[in-house]
Amino acid sequence: MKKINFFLGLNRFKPMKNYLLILGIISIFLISACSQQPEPVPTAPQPSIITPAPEQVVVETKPSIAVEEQKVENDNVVVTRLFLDKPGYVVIHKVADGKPGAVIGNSELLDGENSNVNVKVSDYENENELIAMLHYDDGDGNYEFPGDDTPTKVDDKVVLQKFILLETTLTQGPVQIEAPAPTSDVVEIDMTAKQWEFTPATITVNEGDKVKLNIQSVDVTHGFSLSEFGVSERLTPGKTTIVEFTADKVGEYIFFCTVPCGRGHSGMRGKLVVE
Ligand SMILES: [Cu+2]
Repeated sequence: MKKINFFLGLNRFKPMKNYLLILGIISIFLISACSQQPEPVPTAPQPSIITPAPEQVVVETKPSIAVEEQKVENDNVVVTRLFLDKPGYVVIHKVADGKPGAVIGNSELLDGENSNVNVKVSDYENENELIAMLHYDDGDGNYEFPGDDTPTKVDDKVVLQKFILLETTLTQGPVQIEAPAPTSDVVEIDMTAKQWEFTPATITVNEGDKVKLNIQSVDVTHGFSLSEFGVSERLTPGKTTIVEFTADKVGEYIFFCTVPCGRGHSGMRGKLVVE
């Protein structure tokens, strides 16, 4: 019995012990939580300073060619860049089955660097692409191929570049018929004024003509008015009056005498026809 009581007594203390134990654990957690260092704030990555790579100076030693797609202008193609290790030529070939075909132009090259070399070409009208090829000169300064001026090779490959011709068909297409520009001939007409008519009474010109009338009164003072063209002149006998205007509008325009000159004055008129 006593033994049992002892155990019972122990058991009575056990909850208290557990309580202390839990309290201890909690306080350890609390202390450790409080003493914990704050999480380090992630810092923004430092911008790395990019130092530019030193510019590479390409020292060219091998023949090369660069040509861009282009329009043929004034029968010229332009080869953008060329490098030759001795004097030679750039030769423009047609393309036949994807390979260099007929030669349609060539230009002389100095050794070293050549840029924007013009090559006069012919018979390119139906081509969509051409080939620019390097040739060495055999030393006589004249392009001869087939002959001694052989294609330039690097590693057994001919130095060439194919390039596209832009809009060649357009420039070589049907001839564009432009609307005829108004002709601007100078039409000079000698006229006389007399009681009661102008001679000639009808003047016909083309639209755009610069008209010059040399009008002479052969009797009394008359006038000459062509109001649509801003013309109004007094015609003194014995003197030639020059009237100039541009017939810039199609139509029929009456000119008439503006100075009372007698009985038939009101009928003294004529007509300008602009066609
Ligand atoms: Cu009159």
